[in-house]
Amino acid sequence: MERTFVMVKPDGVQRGLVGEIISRLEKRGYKLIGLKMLRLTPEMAEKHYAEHRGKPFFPGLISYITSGPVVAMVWEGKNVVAAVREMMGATDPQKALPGTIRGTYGIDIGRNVVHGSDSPATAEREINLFFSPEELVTYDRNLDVWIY
Ligand code: RTP
Ligand code: MG
Repeated sequence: MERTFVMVKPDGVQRGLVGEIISRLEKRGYKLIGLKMLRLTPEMAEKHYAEHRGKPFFPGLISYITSGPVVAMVWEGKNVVAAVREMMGATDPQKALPGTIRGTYGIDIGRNVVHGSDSPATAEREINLFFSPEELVTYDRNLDVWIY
């Protein structure tokens, strides 16, 4: 099964949106297999967002993402990478469709509540950055037969 890395960003934690974001993915049918709260160090943040190094918004992005605790998660399911991206909505909440997480809870591109991996390859890299293999839990759910 495909896996993706999802993170409730510091603004999402401060605003009490952790439960809402978990709930949306859970209700859709995806399976939570890893979960932790942590505060990113600048080193970790720069690794996570390495593709954006050198862009004008990079320093602001690093100070935002390290400004408070985040909730890091691994979710599993069919086509979960693309599905979570759709459920989050566009990077800029002003352009995110109503009903998406960012389109419901966000206003500013620099405070967009949630992160989700943009491809299966990125997901693998991000999962390895945040979680050791022992921290991921595999288990069966009896309800899978009602989802697939
Ligand atoms: P993320 O990686 O955080 O899930 O967001 P994303 O894929 O939708 O967007 P990405 O292009 O990877 O950008 C990473 C984060 O940088 C901030 N950003 N600011 N023009 C700007 O001011 C700008 N562009 C990007 C956003 O917080 C975005 O989530
Ligand atoms: Mg991204």
